[in-house]
Amino acid sequence: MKNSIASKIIIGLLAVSAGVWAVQSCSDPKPDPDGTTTGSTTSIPSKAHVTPPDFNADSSYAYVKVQADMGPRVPGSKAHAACVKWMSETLKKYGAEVVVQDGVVTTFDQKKWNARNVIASFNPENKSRIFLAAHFDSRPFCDNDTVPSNKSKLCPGVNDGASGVGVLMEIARNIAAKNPKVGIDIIMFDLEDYGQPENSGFPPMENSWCLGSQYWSKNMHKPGYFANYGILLDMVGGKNATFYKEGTSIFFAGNVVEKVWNTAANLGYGNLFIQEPYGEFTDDHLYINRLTNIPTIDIINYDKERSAFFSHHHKTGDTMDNIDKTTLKAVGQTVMEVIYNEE
Ligand code: 1BN
Ligand code: ZN
Repeated sequence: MKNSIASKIIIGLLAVSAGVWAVQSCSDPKPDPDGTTTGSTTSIPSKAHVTPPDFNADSSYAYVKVQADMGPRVPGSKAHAACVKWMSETLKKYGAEVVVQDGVVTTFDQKKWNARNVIASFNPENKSRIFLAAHFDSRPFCDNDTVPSNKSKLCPGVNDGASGVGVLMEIARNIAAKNPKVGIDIIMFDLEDYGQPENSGFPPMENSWCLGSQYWSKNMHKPGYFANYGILLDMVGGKNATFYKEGTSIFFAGNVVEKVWNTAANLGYGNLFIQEPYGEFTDDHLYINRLTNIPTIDIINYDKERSAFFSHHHKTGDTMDNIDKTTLKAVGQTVMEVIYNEE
């Protein structure tokens, strides 16, 4: 045992001085935070672990509240324009190269909109990249609300929309302080949530959801853009959230799902990140996976017991009252652990 500890110390020093690679030797198999298991009676190479900065849940919560205070960010509204401006300016302040991609899209009600995807690139010259994404728009009607007069109201879109942006803004703030080894692109998608409701009175429209990400997938912001993989966040701030391994994510990017869920488990967030496949959801990752060659996963809150998304989904009750810093922290710290350990 003494020998084992001494050898670990020497190996640790060697790893620090050598920089990148270490050779671990210990008697018990030991999981790394990225989910791989290392260590046995034989020596096997292992990447040096990088401890990421601390994801600050108070800061992330404040970013969610900034959006909630703007009001529903429905396309064409002042709040929507204010949100684009706030995200662009803040991401630039954090050192990113920011592009606002404009594209005309048509919704199920035959209206045309100028979709505005906000894309922030950190270390744009780095060829090895990962993208992180969320949608920032709010649904223009709360069609799931049980009160009939609420169904036509604009949705607050706080867990559904603002929470993902709030986690990504806090990750951006951390990247400004310490760069990961990979280049990171943060993409805030527009017009995810204008999908056709039931009994809309309009002819059925296929692919009516996720119009901003569909536009981006067909018109990359940089010609030949590529990322090793993508992580989409949707509804990542709710109380008692559970994140199952979503089916489309497993199909297109199973190795990324394993990496993220194992990382969460090793960080102690296994109570939120459930080691079980469940569901298949229409979300931005579906179109990115279908239309590009970038494998992309969705971290999305689903309540298996109720067979539904969180209880205020597309209802007037999707407000700050239901945002939980514990959930923001679990998701944000897990994603940071993953990206800071990529090359
Ligand atoms: C996710 C959040 N989505 C909308 N708000 C996508 C979705 C579309 C989920 C249809 C379920 C059905
Ligand atoms: Zn929605």
